[in-house]
Amino acid sequence: MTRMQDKDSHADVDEAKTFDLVTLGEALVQLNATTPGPLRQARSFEVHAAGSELNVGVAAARLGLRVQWIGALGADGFGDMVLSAIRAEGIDASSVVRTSEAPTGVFFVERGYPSEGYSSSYYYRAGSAGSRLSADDLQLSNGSGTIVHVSGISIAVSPMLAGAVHAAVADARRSGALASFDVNFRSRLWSADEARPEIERALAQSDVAFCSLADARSLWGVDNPTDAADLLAGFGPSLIAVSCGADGALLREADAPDVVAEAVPTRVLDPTGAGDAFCATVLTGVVRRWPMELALQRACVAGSMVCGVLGDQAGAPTLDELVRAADGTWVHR
Ligand code: KDG
Repeated sequence: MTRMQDKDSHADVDEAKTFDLVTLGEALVQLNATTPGPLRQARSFEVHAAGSELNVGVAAARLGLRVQWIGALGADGFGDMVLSAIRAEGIDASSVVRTSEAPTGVFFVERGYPSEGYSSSYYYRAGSAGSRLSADDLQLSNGSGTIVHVSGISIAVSPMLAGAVHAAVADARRSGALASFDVNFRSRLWSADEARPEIERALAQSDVAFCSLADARSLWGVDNPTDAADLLAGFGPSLIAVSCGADGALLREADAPDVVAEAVPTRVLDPTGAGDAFCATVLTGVVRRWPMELALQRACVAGSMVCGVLGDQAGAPTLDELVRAADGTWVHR
């Protein structure tokens, strides 16, 4: 099996770093409809902490990584709730900014509509606290993480947050960290034409890239995982993961043969957040130097576990759970 290669210029495992993974972005409160169907018919909602980069942090922390999350929250009850959720996972929140000038952003999830297995997100986040994090809010030059992870969502949300993302990534790379980027195209935040150049710029500053085949199709018209990996590699990243939902995933590391894995058949109640658990598992594989095949197989299993329950983070497994689920050694009774 191919092992994730050591990088000459970057430390995959660096005990001198305070954190294995630093993620930066906007955390949101998610109101997830408890019943499937159109949002106009929903009468009750489950409340969860969410936001893609935080989801990645939570999933990685459950797998045993030392994680820091950076972002801004409102000085409101929802901000308190998200902060408690972060701390409950053992994630470092010492760089979280609180502000009374704007509220914590919210989004609603409509499930199982227009058909089973699909979810849609409706954002109420314009002007939110999270969108106001700026480069000035960051405590840069601490180079505290082995990997820094960001996504296209934070670049889309506001120019201010985009500036913070670019500053954090540049700082992390200066300190020898790996920069990880998930394309995470959200068409409710910006158009494909607006997103493409910004995402390509971010990819050019990344060592690790994640992209769903659906996003590669929307942004670049690519329609298979190999072509998507070719395209993403052309921007610069040396480790690329392309996720294809029910059709599995592909992992490419420079100078190594592509690795593919099948998805785990599952009844999808809410796929929101599945890509984040997938991403966190691949990144955990990088830190722990799992063989590529193992990292990808586990990533697909972790994604499927999130799909089976409501909430982006609720189904993200601990390492022990993931191993048992992936090995088929889970004891049911
Ligand atoms: O990946 C899940 C995210 O889409 C969700 O948590 C909300 O961050 C979010 C976003 O902007 O879509």
